Amino acid sequence: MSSMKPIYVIGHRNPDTDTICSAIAYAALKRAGGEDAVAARTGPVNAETKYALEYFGAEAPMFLSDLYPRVKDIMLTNDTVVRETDTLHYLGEVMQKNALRSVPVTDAEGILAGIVTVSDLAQRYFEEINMQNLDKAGVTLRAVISITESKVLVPEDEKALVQGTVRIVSGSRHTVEKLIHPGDVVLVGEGRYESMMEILQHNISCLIITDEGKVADDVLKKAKKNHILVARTPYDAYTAARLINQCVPVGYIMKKNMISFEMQQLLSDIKGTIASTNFRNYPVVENGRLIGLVSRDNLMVPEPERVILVDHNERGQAIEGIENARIVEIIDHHRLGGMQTGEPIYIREEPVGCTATIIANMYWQNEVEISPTIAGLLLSAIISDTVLFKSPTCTAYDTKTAERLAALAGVKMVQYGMDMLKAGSGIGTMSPMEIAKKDMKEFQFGDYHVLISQISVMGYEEVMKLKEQLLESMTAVCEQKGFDLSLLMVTNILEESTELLYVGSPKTLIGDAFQKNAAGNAIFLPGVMSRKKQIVPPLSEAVRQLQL
Ligand SMILES: [Mn+2]
Repeated sequence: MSSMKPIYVIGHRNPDTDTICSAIAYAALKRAGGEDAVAARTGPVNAETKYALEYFGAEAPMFLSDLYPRVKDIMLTNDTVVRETDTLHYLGEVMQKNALRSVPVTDAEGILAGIVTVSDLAQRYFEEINMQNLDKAGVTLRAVISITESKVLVPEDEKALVQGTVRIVSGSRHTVEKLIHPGDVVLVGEGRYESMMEILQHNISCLIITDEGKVADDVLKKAKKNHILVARTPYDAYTAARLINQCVPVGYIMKKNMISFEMQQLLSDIKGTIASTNFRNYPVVENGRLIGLVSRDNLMVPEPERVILVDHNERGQAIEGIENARIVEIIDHHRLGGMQTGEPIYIREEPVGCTATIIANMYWQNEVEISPTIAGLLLSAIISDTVLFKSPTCTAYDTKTAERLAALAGVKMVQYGMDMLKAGSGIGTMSPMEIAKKDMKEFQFGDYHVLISQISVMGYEEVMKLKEQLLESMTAVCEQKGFDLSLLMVTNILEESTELLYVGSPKTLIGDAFQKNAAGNAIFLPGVMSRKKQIVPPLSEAVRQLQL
């Protein structure tokens, strides 16, 4: 079965320039290959990435907060539209034809007004037919005439509303007097001259002669004088009464206090409501407008979202709810972090400086032309990840790819790169908490859960002045998320070094990893710029040594 849903191409949480630009470029490559792929992101675009997107005239990918199944994923379209002004007769037909047990009702503008069930309808029919009160039900004389297929004998304003009850007169003139009330629709058979004359004494809505009955001229004259509509139906009194009852608008009997859902609600959130109310169907609305239904019997998500992960492969770094999705590909340049899949998938994992390097070369290998915009974005990603080719993660392959991309994008590589890095460096208006979470990634080293953030600067002073507040923020994040250690790399891209701040325990892990006295909360690491190559591997190794 082919899916109608697109494949999301999505990078890691706390997106950086590589994650955003690689998602855009790889989604475009997939589309060039005929697949319905859409680039997505899990968080805000940082200042550096924003510079690149604006410079090359590209839009940020769509924001996806998570992949948890939502109402929209199981929503059924609502093909049968019933308005509150439609008659019960029409409703009955619709329900029978479509074998429905409940139907949402809207107003003329499509705004959800209520819901009506088979039992609401049945209830109406179980009630004594000739006792049905139509007052305030909004039934016009025209509707009464039309549904009973009556011929009008004495015309009056047919737009007038019935303001009483349907009465069947079968007794004597004497009983009529007690039975009839102003505003009633009165059904009577032929030959009841006395009764008819008496009935017309009262201010009724209309008189209907049943069974195609005859009616005396005196009766018609009196009706005309008293401004009472008279009509003749081919139906017997009980059939006519039942039909008139069906003129009642749906709005009169529908339930107005119904439970409705919105498309973006999580399935996990609505399941409890459904379990406790147990209706068959629940309307789905958007700004009050009815757009579909959720069925109690169809709470399983038929097909999980398909995603392609770029620039990461670890569950802890992936979009929330990834466990609900089907990962179809991974394009990445990081260590394998233990992701499991349900089936074989396409993985392209290369030890290069940037995911964009891999993707640019996939374009060329597939002989797909790279537009100047895409070339500019891929170039930006490489410059960002390799810190303008200075990071030890940078390979000759990255540099060569970047040079080709710069030519396609029509920019001077070093000048553009410096400008872009500058736009993304420094702390600007960031709070200590925002700095502590900058570019934050989660790692599992043996039994240890570790957070590592990174901010790039052109000088240490500005950030290190905030050291105490940063350590406080890091401690808060670490405790709140239940992590063992939280690290912040303050990386000087001009000097090519890092001040590593850390909180949590065991600090000996940091001491072992970097061969330093780590009793405090900071160590200076000259030549260190890469989290992936110079921070993560020594920590992995230190944990491994610990476990030997
Ligand atoms: Mn990357």
